[in-house]
Amino acid sequence: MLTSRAVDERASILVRQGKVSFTVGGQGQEAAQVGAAYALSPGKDWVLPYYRDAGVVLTLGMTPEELLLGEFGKANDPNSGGRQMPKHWSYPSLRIVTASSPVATQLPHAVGCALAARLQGEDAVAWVSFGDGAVSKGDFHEALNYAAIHRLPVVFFCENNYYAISVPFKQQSPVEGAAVRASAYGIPGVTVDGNDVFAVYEATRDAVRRARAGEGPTLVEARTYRLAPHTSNDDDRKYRSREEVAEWQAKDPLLRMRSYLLQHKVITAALAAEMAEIVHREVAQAAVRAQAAPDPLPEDVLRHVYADS
Ligand SMILES: Cc1ncc(C[n+]2csc(CCOP(=O)(O)OP(=O)(O)O)c2C)c(N)n1
Repeated sequence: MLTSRAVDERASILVRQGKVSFTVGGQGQEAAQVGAAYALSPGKDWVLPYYRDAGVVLTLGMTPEELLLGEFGKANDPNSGGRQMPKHWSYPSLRIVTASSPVATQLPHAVGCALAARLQGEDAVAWVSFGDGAVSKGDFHEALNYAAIHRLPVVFFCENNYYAISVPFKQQSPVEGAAVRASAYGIPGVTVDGNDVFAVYEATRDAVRRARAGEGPTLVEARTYRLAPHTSNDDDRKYRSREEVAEWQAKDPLLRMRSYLLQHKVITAALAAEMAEIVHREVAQAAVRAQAAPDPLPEDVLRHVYADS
């Protein structure tokens, strides 16, 4: 969780320094992301994260440097060689499937992965995440409907941070929450405190278990909050009050985890500070290495677009 926060904060700093042109962060959503990813089997399960999920891909095994190479759009960015937008991850050995930018398109892709896994007799589950805005898309309906009919091994994971850019959830949904929609497809819908890493882990683990046992898909809704603006191009002061943001800052999942670990004497305040310092330093050093990496060559721009003759 610390590493994910540090990568996102570093990316924002790099934008402000003019070294990176654009970024999108998951600050505030780390408990949802890390808790869910711990319930998956890296390299076996198909993972279709959305653009805030640094915590997911780091937990599965990607490194801060690999993420930062993507922020810089470098030639050796493992995600796309600098072709995709930042945070559109792809990592074949971890079965992290590249995303398409239109909201919610990854949901039917995940259903396809689950169907393929079943046809090939694999034990794999497909896990796909998305924001609350995605549940207003047709892709959401089509994906849940198909997966439910065929009882496919999919875990639909909604990170409900209450906003789709400037549009509050209550202005785009006639019902309170996303999980309630699961009943329309005859599948379980579970709502969980998305800032509680343990609760998210348990809910995802149960959904993964169901999927692996052939019992079909589950919709898990993790209620959380994005603490930063939508992207580095957004000014969130236009659509949400500072009081509201402050309320959620007090519920920051990193502070909550720290208090939990201190209270249960897993760590001391000194160790917590040392961990934060180590993570901060490692991520800053990864950014220096990523920045120094070679840029893609202009003549490579059409590679992977047309078949090489
Ligand atoms: C089909 C489509 N419409 C609009 C956009 C522009 N857009 C990018 S992110 C976003 C908001 C998505 O909100 P949500 O799904 O709640 O996720 P969040 O960004 O809040 O985590 C929008 C409208 C897009 N990428 N795709």
